[in-house]
Amino acid sequence: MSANAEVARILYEIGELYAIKGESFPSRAYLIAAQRIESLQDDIRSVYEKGELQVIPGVGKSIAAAIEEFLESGGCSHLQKLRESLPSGAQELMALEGIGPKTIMKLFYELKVTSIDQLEKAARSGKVRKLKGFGPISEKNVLQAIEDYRGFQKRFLLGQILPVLREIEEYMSSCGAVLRVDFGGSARRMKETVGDLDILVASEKGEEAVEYFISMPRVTRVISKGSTRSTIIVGSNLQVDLRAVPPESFGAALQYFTGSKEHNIKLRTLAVKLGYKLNEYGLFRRKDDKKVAGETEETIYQTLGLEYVEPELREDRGEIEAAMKGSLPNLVKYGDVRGDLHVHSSWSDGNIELDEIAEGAQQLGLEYIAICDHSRSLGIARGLDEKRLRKQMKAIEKLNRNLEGFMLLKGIEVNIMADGGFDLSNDILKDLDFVVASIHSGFKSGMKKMTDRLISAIHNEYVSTIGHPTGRLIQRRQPYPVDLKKVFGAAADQRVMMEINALPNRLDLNDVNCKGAMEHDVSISIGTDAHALGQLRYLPLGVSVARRGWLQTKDVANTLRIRELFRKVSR
Ligand code: DGT
Ligand code: CA
Ligand code: CA
Ligand code: ZN
Repeated sequence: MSANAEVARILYEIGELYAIKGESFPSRAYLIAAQRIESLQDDIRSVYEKGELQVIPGVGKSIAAAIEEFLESGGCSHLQKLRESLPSGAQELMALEGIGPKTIMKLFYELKVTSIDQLEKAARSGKVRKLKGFGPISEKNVLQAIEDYRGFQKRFLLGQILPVLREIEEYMSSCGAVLRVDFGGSARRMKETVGDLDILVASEKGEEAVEYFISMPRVTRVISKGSTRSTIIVGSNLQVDLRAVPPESFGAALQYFTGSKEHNIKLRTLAVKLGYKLNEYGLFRRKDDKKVAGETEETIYQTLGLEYVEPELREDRGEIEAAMKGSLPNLVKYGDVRGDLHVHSSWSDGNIELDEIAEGAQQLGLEYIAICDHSRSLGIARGLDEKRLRKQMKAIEKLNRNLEGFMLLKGIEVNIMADGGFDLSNDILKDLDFVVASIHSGFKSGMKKMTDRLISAIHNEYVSTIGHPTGRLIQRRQPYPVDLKKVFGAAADQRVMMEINALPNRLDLNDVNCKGAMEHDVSISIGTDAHALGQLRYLPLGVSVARRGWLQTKDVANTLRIRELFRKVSR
């Protein structure tokens, strides 16, 4: 690990421990500093040696002291003291949804609970419901949270797993015995979470490929190893399957191992009806067992009389029926997207300066980015009031004057309040290029209330899109209850868009809801919600959700040129 990553890890932990103690101000400060150091270009040690730690934005005196101590001694007494001031196991318990610092303290002092296992035991034996302020419902919630947590543990976020996948692909393609590398499974379908990775190689020398595979760096365990297949564990718990197939069967194997299982079953049934047999070796004519396709996926679909079905659609959600009729959507392409419609800067809780965003975005080949920092009432995120927003707008205008072929849009992520109103006036919203309106509080206030809040936001004439419309955090927080049909109806009527928030743990709207929005004639905007430069790279993840939701280029506002986009949002 680099020194930057190590320092960041320590600051993150300090921030998390403060959060457990309920001290949100220092918690926030440490988390922000951690984020900044994690994405710092310079080596933290050389910054320290130059005596410039406090030049890093967000690093004040006490944070600098903690960094200094760590760099000098390898330890951190601040962290040590914090750890000692909390019951052991508190951090583990924080991972449970709906269990906050106060509950953890109570469970510790009254039931001596210091781990998830102990908590489960206590709940099952009826001890939790007897605590003051608890009851049968809290017991049920605790058990549900534990069950969710355990289920979540087994799957990985797509956005986190794709870089690992690229590494494995690259490694395998440097094997002499390998002619071609690809991957199947849920990762190829770009499903939001992935259970394990399925790597496929074309090779005439399977055994050599398998040997090479199990010698990969970071392999911690070889679970199985045969002449054409193997399963290994990479890192602490990522399972990776390898299959080596001869080149003439590569397409059939890729089709088979891409799944989904449900898609495959339907396809095989269709094959049988048409007098074929389909398996991972190829497509065979039943009467004489002659192989009629298998080298490529395309020929398999074609021979079965189907349009080619993109991997993102293979979930048995009507794609085979549509492919039969030739009515599959012409999906939006990853390269069609010209801009990012939701990015935070250091003006609120992001850690990127406006000019860095402009530069980073141009390097990614983008034509525009909407700067959408938080608004006033999100104090914890240093939300902008009208005065600071006006100042930021001026700063953006100034930057834009020196940019060519690229533009920063003046935007905001305005907070939708409990009554459906905003914490900024129309007076200023009307002067912005792009307004994302989002809910950040009151998630438990019920379906009607949440629906009303969103619809009231949609009726504001300056709103461009609704940010992370269901509020879910994958493997962490369920969506808040909301009547999306009603919301989509209102959005279509008012010509307000819905966002696909492209952060790996949000992907909100999700694939199914995107399709729902499209069927209501609602346009989609994709925003990375980036708070750090590296997160601008999540834009394609948003496109993958759009594709899984059957969206076409015309359905996604980010595919518009800047002038067309302006026309669209000035409804
Ligand atoms: P995951 O790993 O849980 O995220 O989901 P997948 O879809 O990657 O599933 P996985 O890794 O168990 O298997 C990869 C693909 O192999 C799967 O999508 C379809 C194919 N496959 C696996 N088992 C079966 C099966 O029993 N029947 C059929 N038709 N296909 C299977
Ligand atoms: Ca898999
Ligand atoms: Ca697998
Ligand atoms: Zn937000």
